[in-house]
Parts: sequence; structure tokens; C-alpha cells
Amino acid sequence: TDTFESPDFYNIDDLLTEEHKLIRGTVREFVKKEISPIIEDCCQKAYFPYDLVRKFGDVGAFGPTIPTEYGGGGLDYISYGLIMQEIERGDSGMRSTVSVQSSLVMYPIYAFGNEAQRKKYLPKLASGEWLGSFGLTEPDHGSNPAGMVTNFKDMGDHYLLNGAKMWISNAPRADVAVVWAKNEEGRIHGLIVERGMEGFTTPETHNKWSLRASCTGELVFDNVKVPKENLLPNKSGLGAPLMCLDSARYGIAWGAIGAAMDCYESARKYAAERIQFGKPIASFQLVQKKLAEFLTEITKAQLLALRLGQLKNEGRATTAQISTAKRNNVDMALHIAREARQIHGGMGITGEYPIMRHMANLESVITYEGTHDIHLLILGNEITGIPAFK
Ligand code: TGC
Ligand code: FAD
Repeated sequence: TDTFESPDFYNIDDLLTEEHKLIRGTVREFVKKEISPIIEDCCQKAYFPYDLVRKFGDVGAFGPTIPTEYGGGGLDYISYGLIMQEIERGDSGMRSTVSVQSSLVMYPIYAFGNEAQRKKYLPKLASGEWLGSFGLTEPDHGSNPAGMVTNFKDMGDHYLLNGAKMWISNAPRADVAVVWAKNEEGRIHGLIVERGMEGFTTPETHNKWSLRASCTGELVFDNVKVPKENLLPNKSGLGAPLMCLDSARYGIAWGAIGAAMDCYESARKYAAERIQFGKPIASFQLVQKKLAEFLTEITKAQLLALRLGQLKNEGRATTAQISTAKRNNVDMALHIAREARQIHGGMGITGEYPIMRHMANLESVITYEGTHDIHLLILGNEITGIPAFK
């Protein structure tokens, strides 16, 4: 079922189970059938293909690691990573939709929610009947979410929520939002806010040059009455959203490999076919240098992601290890996209090839879920014990 060529220079497939390969093949087929034929047009038109939400549910892309009793896949973290890789081979914006639903909406409801919340929300999110979003970032608090001002007051029989979140993936089309806000003591809690609650609006962010097929917006709360049963009871403090980020960043470390593989394959084929000076450009040393470095870097990224997946399966992956893989692999993919664009010459800037789309998408991926430099500082903190971001 391997319908995309996939570099596997170090026979990493030997380290995967038959189930892993089957899942990857299924998602690969799905991407080929449902995403690749439409994605260029969606991006050109800045159109979010909402129809895919139900289809992602059908193929099992939402909540693969959530237990099956709540509608999830009950799979391990390497399966989750492979799903992210294959979806991002199609488009980072589509992977964003899935990352948010799985790691940032279903995961906190599963990990920090009570049984009633799990039963109410998880099956509908798993099937794609409902789409979710995750509100942590605010207009004035991006890298430093601890500074958030969105807040809620205890009004006796409900909470009153005020504030605004910005840059929120899925927001304009989301049915539910997991929102992080401070209580009267300044303690951060997660609240489930539902579309239709009075005073809750989700204006769309227009004119992006990146992730154009993903819908991005704000979450605005103007005296929103949130029922008390919508508070996630089992964890509070900044550590709760940071645990969600650990899960999403892990998936991005795999996803970025998919984007890089797509650029590599396109460049390899183009170099073999494009004739200049009477020869395929693949025969020139400078082009071979680029291709050789692409394969080396993809292979290193694959090994980093796979080992991280093993640690994640054992519950041993640390925040600093996850930051290292997210930072390295996204930077690797962006670098390959830029160099692959050069190999395609002028054709590389057109929608005939996926390169410029991946490149523009990856500019968001290197910024969201913690910027490139924030991840470096997380590692710096791990090494020295000194948090340079404070
Ligand atoms: P710091 O003082 O280090 O920690 C605060 C509290 O949290 C605990 N903690 C963790 N707990 C669990 N898991 C983790 N990974 C944890 N990391 C920290 C920590 O022990 C402490 O607990 P306590 O009990 O002592 O209070 O926090 P800080 O304020 O200094 O911040 C550290 C920093 C800068 C690394 C963090 O704020 C950060 O990672 N900033 C980047 C923000 C970010 O990544 N935002 C992402 C928003 S979501 C998004 O982008 C989605 S895009 C999705 C898509 O479309 O695919
Ligand atoms: P800033 O924090 O203002 O950073 C600007 C620059 O300053 C960066 O280069 C940064 O590295 C640097 N910087 C900041 N602090 C330090 C420091 N201490 N030391 C050194 N350098 C520093 N958020 C959500 O909550 N949910 C979502 O679904 C979501 N989706 C997104 C989708 C898209 C398309 C984008 C672009 C963003 C999304 N985000 C989301 C927000 C994203 O997480 C933030 O953009 C990101 O955390 C950075 O915050 P910022 O944009 O405010 O930049």
C-alpha cells in the first residue's frame, strides 16, 4: 500500500510492526485520495476543506492514542507519529487540524476531564462530528502564556469568562474550545466552551501566507456564562496546557518529516528529468550535494522521532527531548523545502509542485507550539538549570 515513495535509507521499517505499516499505508492512501487532489486549490483560495473533518474521523486520525471506549484508536505513540507524518506529507495545515483535535482537545479532556466530560465530548470529537480548538495564546502573551489575562469568576451556579485568544487553529469552525484562563486567585484552569454560548465569538484571521487551507481565528469571550460542569477538574496550573503541548509537539516532530519527504521526492524526480547544459541537473555535483544532504537529514530526523516514540510509549519522553525533536525536525524540513525550491528553479514557485506550499506552511510550524528559539532555551534550561526565558 506504499503509494508514495518514502525514503527509508536506514531500513527503519524493520523497526516498525506490521500494524504500524498497515496504519501508515491506510493514511497514505487516504492522503492520496482525499488531500493531494484538492490541497493546492484550497491553499490558493485560502479555503478550509471542512468536509475532511468527518473523513479524518472515519479514517481514525482523531485521537489515535485515546482508548477505544471513548471512540479513540487505542494505538501507541509511534502509530500516532506515522499518522502525523503521512498527513503532513499532504499538507501541514491539514496536520494542524488533526494535531489540535487529537493532542490539544481530546487529550486534555481525556487526561484532565471527569467521566461525564469524557463520555460527552470524546466520541463526537473522534468521529469528526465535532471539531475542537485549543485556546492558550493571547494577543499579548504568545511565548509567555503564564502572563495570560483571560479570566473567569465564580458566580455561584456558573463561571463568567472574559478575555480573548488569538492565532487559534480551527477556531472559526470549531464546535468546542478548550480554553485556558485564570481564576480569581490567578490559577490557570481549562474550561470547555461550546459554540452558541452567549458572548462567545470566533472571528477568522484572514490574509495568511502560510497554512492557507487551515482556518485560524480568535476566541473572544464577553461575559460568557460557562456551566460549572465544563471546568476540567483533574489538573490546574500552567503544567496542564504544557502537557498538551508535549503531546502536540511530539506529533509535529513526526509530521515535519512528511513535509520534508514530499519535498525530497519532488526534487529528486525533478532533478532526474530536468535537462540543462545537455544533461539532467541531477548529474551536477551541487545538485547531488543538496539531495545527499536531504536524505542524511531526513534519516537523522526519522531516528530521532522513532526513539522519541519508544520513550513516549514507555512514558519516559521528557519535555526537553520533545523540544529537541520538534525544533530539529521542523528546521530540517524548512531547510529542505527552501533548498528543494532552488532545485525546481522557477517552476518551484508555482503550484505545479508542492514545494512553495510546504515552505510557506513550515514558517508557521517553526513558530507555533513554541518558537524555534523557545525550544532552544528549553534545552538550554535542561543543560544548565538556568531558565534563560525568564
Ligand atoms: P515554568 O515555570 O517552566 O513551568 C510552569 C509550571 O508548569 C510545569 N511544567 C510542566 N508540567 C508538565 N509538563 C510540562 N511539559 C511542563 N513544563 C513545565 C512546571 O513544573 C511548573 O509547575 P509549578 O507547579 O511549579 O507551577 O513555565 P514558564 O512560565 O517559565 O514557561 C516556560 C516556557 C517558556 C518554556 C513555556 O511557557 C513555553 O513552552 N512557551 C511556549 C508557548 C507555546 O508553545 N505555545 C503554544 C500554543 S498552542 C499552539 O501553538 C498550537 S498550534 C497547533 C497546530 O495548529 O498544529
Ligand atoms: P512572540 O512570543 O511575541 O515571539 C516573537 C519572537 O520573540 C519570536 O522569535 C520568539 O522566539 C522571540 N522570543 C519571545 N520570548 C523570548 C525569550 N524569552 N527569549 C528569546 N526570544 C524570545 N496558539 C494556540 O494557543 N492555539 C492554536 O491553535 C494556535 N494555532 C496557531 C496557528 C498559527 C498559524 C500560528 C501562526 C500560531 C498559532 N498559535 C496557536 C500561536 C503560537 O503558539 C504562537 O504564535 C507562538 O507561541 C509564538 O507567540 P507569538 O506569535 O506571540 O510570538
